[in-house]
Amino acid sequence: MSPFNIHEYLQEQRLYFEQVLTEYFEWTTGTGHSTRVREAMAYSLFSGGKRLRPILTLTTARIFSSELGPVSALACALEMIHTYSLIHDDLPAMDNDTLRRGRPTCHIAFGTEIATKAGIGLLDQALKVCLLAHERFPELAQPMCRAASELFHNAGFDGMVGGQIADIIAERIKVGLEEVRSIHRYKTAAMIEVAIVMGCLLYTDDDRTIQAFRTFGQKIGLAFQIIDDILDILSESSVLGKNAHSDLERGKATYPALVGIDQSRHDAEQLIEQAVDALSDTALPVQILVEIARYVYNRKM
Ligand code: GRG
Repeated sequence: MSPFNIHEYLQEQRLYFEQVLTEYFEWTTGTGHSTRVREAMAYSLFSGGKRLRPILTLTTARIFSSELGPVSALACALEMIHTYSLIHDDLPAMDNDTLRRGRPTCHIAFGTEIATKAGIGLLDQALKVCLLAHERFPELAQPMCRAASELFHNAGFDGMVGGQIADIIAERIKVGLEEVRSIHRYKTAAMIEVAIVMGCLLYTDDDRTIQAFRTFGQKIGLAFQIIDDILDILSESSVLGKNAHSDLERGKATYPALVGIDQSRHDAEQLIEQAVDALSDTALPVQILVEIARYVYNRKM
């Protein structure tokens, strides 16, 4: 048997996930009144991207079951919400970025008005996918509801949106490391946490197990954003597929801006080790999740 290769695994998972995502996108978008908005939604949703969050959901689920139909729907909803957040984050009223996933951002390609609606459209799609899945898999209705409710909670005011608002405010005032950690926790880690939690909620109601996976998600989520901050400084737009050095240009208080690159790397590495430790008591076959955690630390884009 050939040794496990994380990059091959991620590529396989991406291909599998994108097939399912295409099906759910087709099922839930009617022709509607604005084909242009639909085009913009598809443009951003199918423009590459690492698909890290849905892959985390699927990989977690596979630890418990080989039946991935129901959880795949949740993974699609999550990626739709993530894509909406990227479209809105890039808008002129927010980061005003021009490059995303190696292509012009949605508002550069379609205009601000269409891009704004495409973002809202994807959020709406995510809800439709959850409702559709709820109908398709009635035997899992209860855990499905719990997972969807966590998803929208973590995407909302007490999660990603709240973190984004705090991030915008922090650009205008001086903030310290605790505040930056808190912004990262809400803006980025909340969605990574729920990616992992959704992957186990459908298969177990054991609180200790769920908590172990939740801690894993929170820790790698925080590490992911610290690495993102480092890459923004050290990497180039052509490698990242998005505008590099933008935090510096905005004078943003990021992790490396406050403690330096070396300390940031060290802290990210520690978070990855704490994440791995959190899973060690579960006695479940979590090796691939551990590999993904290490990839989060070593990633170049
Ligand atoms: C209404 C205030 C308000 C907010 C709307 C815009 C927004 C919601 C939230 C912003 C959330 C955001 C963009 C967080 C950054 C997280 C992050 C590092 C994203 C990049 O993720 P990757 O690298 O991207 O996984 P790909 O392209 O690979 O999917």
